[in-house]
Amino acid sequence: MIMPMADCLSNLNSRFFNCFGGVTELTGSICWGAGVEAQCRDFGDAYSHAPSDLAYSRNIVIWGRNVARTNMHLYENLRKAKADGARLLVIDPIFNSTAKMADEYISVKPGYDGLLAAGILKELLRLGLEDREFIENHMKGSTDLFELINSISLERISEMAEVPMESITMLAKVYGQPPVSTMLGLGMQRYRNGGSTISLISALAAVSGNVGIQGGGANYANRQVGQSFDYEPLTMPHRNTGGRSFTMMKQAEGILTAKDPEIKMAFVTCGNPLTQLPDTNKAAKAFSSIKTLVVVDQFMTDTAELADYVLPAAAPFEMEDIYYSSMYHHYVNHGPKLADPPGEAKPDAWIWTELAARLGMRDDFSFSREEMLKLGMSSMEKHGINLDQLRLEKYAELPVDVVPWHDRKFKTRSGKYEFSYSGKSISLLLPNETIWSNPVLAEKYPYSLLSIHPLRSNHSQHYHLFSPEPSVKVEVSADVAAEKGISEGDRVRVWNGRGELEGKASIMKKAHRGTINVDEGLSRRFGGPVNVLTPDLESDNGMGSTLYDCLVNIEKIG
Ligand SMILES: Nc1nc2c(c(=O)[nH]1)N[C@H]1C(S)=C(S)[C@@H](COP(=O)(O)OP(=O)(O)OC[C@H]3O[C@@H](n4cnc5c(=O)[nH]c(N)nc54)[C@H](O)[C@@H]3O)O[C@H]1N2
Ligand SMILES: Nc1nc2c(c(=O)[nH]1)N[C@H]1C(S)=C(S)[C@@H](COP(=O)(O)OP(=O)(O)OC[C@H]3O[C@@H](n4cnc5c(=O)[nH]c(N)nc54)[C@H](O)[C@@H]3O)O[C@H]1N2
Ligand SMILES: [Mo]
Repeated sequence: MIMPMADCLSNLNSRFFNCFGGVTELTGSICWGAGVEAQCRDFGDAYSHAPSDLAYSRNIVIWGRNVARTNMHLYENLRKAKADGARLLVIDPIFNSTAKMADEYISVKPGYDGLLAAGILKELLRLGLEDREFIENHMKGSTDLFELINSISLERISEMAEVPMESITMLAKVYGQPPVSTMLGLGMQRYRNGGSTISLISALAAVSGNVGIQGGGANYANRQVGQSFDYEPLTMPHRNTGGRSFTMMKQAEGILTAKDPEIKMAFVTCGNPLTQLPDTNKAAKAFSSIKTLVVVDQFMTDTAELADYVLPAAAPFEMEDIYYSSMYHHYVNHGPKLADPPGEAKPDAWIWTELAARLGMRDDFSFSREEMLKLGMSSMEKHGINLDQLRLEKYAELPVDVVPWHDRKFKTRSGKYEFSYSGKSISLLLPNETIWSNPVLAEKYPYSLLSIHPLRSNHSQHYHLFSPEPSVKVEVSADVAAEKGISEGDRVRVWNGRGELEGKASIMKKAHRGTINVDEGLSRRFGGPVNVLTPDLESDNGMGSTLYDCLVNIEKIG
């Protein structure tokens, strides 16, 4: 079982399991899978504009992205762009810290952004603000798109997405004034309709003429960054003789139902599935059923507590590595070794190398750390980037397109931008757990539960460093508080058919009605995780999670 991470030598687990052979691996991603798959279908890949390109944007739409919390680099660039005159709009069910600095804040019902995008497209076309040249020469599937959006009225969209019609018209006028940069977040694609949501927002950016131009873009992920590296020499995928796979979302179910062979042993590295997977009650059952569980981690996580063997891993400051991520900027960073690992902790690469040696794969791991790092960077040489230079200069700019698709050459089969949700009905653009799709469930569990990323921590990491000890905070919109007689600081219970959670109530002054949030990441010992409540259903395109597609009820206790 492997969870992904974006430093060079943590990729060695792939090399180990490719050489070992016959393992069950994970596909898709609980993080960003639905959106990446959607953009790969529509554009041929998921690419973003360079951070500096924001300087050319007239309007910047932050759509379902909690920038002030989750991307400090983008936050600084937003402040600069705003100071230089760009107009900033935030579309989010929660009036977050990014919304505080926005010129316009648009509140939307959780999971209804695809529908909202369809409404904006309708208005864009009515006002004649679409880019005809792009539609005629560079787009495939426009008839299907227009048919889809014509199958529902603006009034109905406004009613279902709970966004006033004037706001939809205002957004159409914004999109009709390029360059508009759309920064799509990951939160809003963790719904059953996550793929269609990202696809429709991308279609809005494309049809309004905001794709492939300076200051524009449907910026979701930046896979050009990872693609700059050729990891095959390091990971040796050709040695993988095939095995089985489960989707990351359904891994617990996969473990519980696997036959021929059953899962007898599992390896967890760089991840804490017992806290971070959806439906953690099911995940706990699944991982407890495994005969031998090995966890490689720096800390005693919820998952490590369940393990038969915990192999202590060294921290980033205790070994040299290089770091990059395909989520936003295109710089690779050098991380020097600053201290020795404490106790028995060892760098991941050491652990895989020693395991390989004991399993008869010594030859495949007969490299020094220096040689492995150079192997990981070998494809950079032709761009004039190498390890010695990185050590000296600390970072390097990767050779990526600063304005993706500027040549209108998309990586799809047709070479055009393709709207891939053709032939679908509006009902497929809705989340799973919502009044319009599932009225019986919504009657029992009337409120939308979000579980967004925490401010102080990356997921479940580093909590033990903070005082006072963290505890579960249940944020409720003012209407829910009024309906349930909940005051600030009250003890509350949140529940649905999958589980229940207790915590202290905090009232959100400005949030979409019917919304509750519990930050993700709290381990069992602190009263969490919120994932006892979330579903393990896959997104529409099978590649993403539905962590926020979750209805609950709430009551005041004690
Ligand atoms: N401090 C901190 N930073 C992080 C992380 C962390 O754990 N902590 N995690 C990192 C990782 S792995 C990731 S994937 C990124 C995630 O980065 P983001 O996408 O910014 O963060 P999320 O918490 O996934 O998304 C939450 C945002 O989406 C909004 N949202 C939820 N549902 C909807 C919806 O239906 N429609 C709309 N319009 N908005 C919605 C929430 O209100 C919130 O503002 O952050 C990275 N950065
Ligand atoms: N309800 C809800 N659940 C969510 C989300 C949500 O928004 N809501 N977000 C989802 C998202 S976007 C993501 S990305 C996942 C994240 O899920 P995980 O990646 O499982 O979450 P982390 O808590 O970051 O766990 C990483 C673990 O790796 C360890 N680690 C750090 N560095 C190293 C290293 O160098 N070597 C080794 N061996 N271990 C290391 C850390 O100590 C930590 O225990 O969670 C998902 N779960
Ligand atoms: Mo993530």
